[in-house]
Amino acid sequence: MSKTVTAKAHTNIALVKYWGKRDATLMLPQTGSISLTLDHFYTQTQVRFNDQLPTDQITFNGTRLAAPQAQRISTFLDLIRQQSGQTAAAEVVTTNHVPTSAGLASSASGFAALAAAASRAAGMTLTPTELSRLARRGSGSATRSIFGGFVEWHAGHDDQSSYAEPLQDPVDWDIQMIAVVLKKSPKPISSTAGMARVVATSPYYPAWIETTKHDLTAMRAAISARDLEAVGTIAERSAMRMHALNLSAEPAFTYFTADTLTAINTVKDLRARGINCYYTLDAGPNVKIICAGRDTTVITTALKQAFAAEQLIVAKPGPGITVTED
Ligand code: 2P0
Repeated sequence: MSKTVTAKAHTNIALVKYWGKRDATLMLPQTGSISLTLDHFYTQTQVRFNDQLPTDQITFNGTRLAAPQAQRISTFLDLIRQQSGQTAAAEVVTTNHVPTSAGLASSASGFAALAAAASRAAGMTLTPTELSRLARRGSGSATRSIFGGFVEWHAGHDDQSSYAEPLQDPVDWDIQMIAVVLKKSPKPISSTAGMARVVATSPYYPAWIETTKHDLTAMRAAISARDLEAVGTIAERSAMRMHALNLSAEPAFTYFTADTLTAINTVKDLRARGINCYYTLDAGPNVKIICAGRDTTVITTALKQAFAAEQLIVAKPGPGITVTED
């Protein structure tokens, strides 16, 4: 029986998006990306290797996962067993502290927490960079959730060179995000499959690679200058170009719903009234609004004309991963 290790990882929202792999086995992305880790949403995961167990036993939010759902996690645990020499099956208990109806991505915080807890429980001692590389093998966005504040994932060219590092942590200026949690619609396509289709079929993909290089440079400068307007402007255009890739894929798809456009238009109206706020969107209908903390009240008041108060969650920059051993 191994020791029991618990890890807590926060989710992150990309400001310059990752949307496409160049190696699906090693999970190497086509481009780098930059994100902000949030305080409000996190995953806590406990792992213990137990040689009495016939197979991995995964409990997610209090429910035991059946084999098909547990497969991606077991495959990731196999990688850790291979790297550590640990041979036992694992008991994994994971809790997602993301409002249940939120539909916000949890694979970033989920695989970051699992990588940290399972590697330590298996007897490995990894540096933050090594942990970031390991989390990448579970899910691309998890690479960035090892760190707090603003984080850059370097695309790299092999397993060794593809990892994230902090750009600014703690964040010492006033930037927050408001998540607008919209009605769940059947997800048209998973992130993994959606980005693969885009890389394979969008005629605009070469332009995405080029413009993302410029956005990364501009975003680094904007973060370093603590310039909310520049951060928001670059984030908005990266998000819209990512979603334009989806519309240009064959067959085309979109994560937007009518409510998504209502939230986007509210942000545009607020901006026309002189309020510094910008939107970004991931692989789902929810809109995240980048703004200063002092403006959150006026923004949520405007949003409440179309959405319920429970659909609006204000989040601040959050910390990197923490690991404890029992
Ligand atoms: C991101 N997203 O940079 C982008 C923007 C969503 C939109 O990374 O296939 O769950 O596991 O690497 O990380 C969501 O995709 O996909 C994502 P895999 P992942 O945050």
